[in-house]
Amino acid sequence: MLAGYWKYVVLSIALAAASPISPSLRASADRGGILVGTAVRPEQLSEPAYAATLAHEFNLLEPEDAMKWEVLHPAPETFDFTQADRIVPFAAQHNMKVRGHTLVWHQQNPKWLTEGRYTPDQLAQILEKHVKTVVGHYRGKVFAWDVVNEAFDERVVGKFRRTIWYDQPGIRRARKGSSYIEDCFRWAHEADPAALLFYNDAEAEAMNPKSDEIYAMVRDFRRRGVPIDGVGLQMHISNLHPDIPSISENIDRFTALGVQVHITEMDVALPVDADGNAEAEDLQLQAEIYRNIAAACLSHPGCTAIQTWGFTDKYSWIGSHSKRTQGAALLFDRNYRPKPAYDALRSVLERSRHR
Ligand code: 9MR
Repeated sequence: MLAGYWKYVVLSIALAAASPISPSLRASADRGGILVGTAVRPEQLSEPAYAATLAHEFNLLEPEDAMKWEVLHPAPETFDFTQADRIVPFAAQHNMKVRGHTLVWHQQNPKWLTEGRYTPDQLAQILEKHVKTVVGHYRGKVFAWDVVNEAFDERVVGKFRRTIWYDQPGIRRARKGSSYIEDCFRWAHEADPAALLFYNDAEAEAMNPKSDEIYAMVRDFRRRGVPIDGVGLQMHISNLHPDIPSISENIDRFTALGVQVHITEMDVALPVDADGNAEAEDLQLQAEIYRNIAAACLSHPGCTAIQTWGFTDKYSWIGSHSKRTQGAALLFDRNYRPKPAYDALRSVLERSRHR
């Protein structure tokens, strides 16, 4: 009897010591049925602090670059899944879901493709094979795909971006609006009918001409039975005063079409000094932005995932992209210490269990 009691006490102490006093992001999110995720890079998985934080805090991940064409498809007849195949088992081992990113984009494509002078027919075959091979390889392992990324032009309102896939030379559907995008969704659906298929874009978070175009495309796809399940709003924020009501209204109209919304690439870039440090005041402002965006998402049952573009300021695309003038954009600092933004996000996730 006594032995049993002491076993119980020792076990409780061990459990209490193993779990931090406040729940992790994922513990809070799990209770509300929410996905909280991050982009990841395979080369960092061998760093203990990186791997431990990732597994402890998130229930969703997405390869930041490892599923892009230049990595996965280095030669016309060669697919190389080595990098992404380090990430996907990590997710399975830690009971995390995987978003796939991305099957069709105008960047990070291999030279054999961009300089290959293919005809539209050849290109269509190449793209179909790529989509079906990649989605097929990860069938049952990747639960949601960014099928097409950033197909709308940010400079010319209402225009599709001029890319190898659309009209340079395009895949048989040159200048026929969204029809090349439709083909890609159909190919992906054939390869894994259970995967959720997303259209993902930047600068379409709020109500604006670009999000209007995307909305019109998604509405048309839904009406005609094109297999689209969701819209990814990237949420790279560098203006510290995002229009939250407008973002909320945009989420509202997409979810009203019956598709899910995922926040897919959130970060909030701050001005930084030469050492990469931001002002304390800006870190508070950043926390409020994370709080407000998360709350806007979670106020809609159809907004089901909040994902950041990396989680530690040690590794973020913002530094090199801004020539080191901006940074500190994520939830953890360079030493994996949670920032005010982390606490803000967690408090919203905590409340989400009542939604
Ligand atoms: O974070 C990615 C970075 O490592 C790459 O060098 C870059 C190439 O353009 O792409 C970054 O990720 C982008 C994502 O795939 C699509 N949306 C914009 C992201 C930031 O540029």
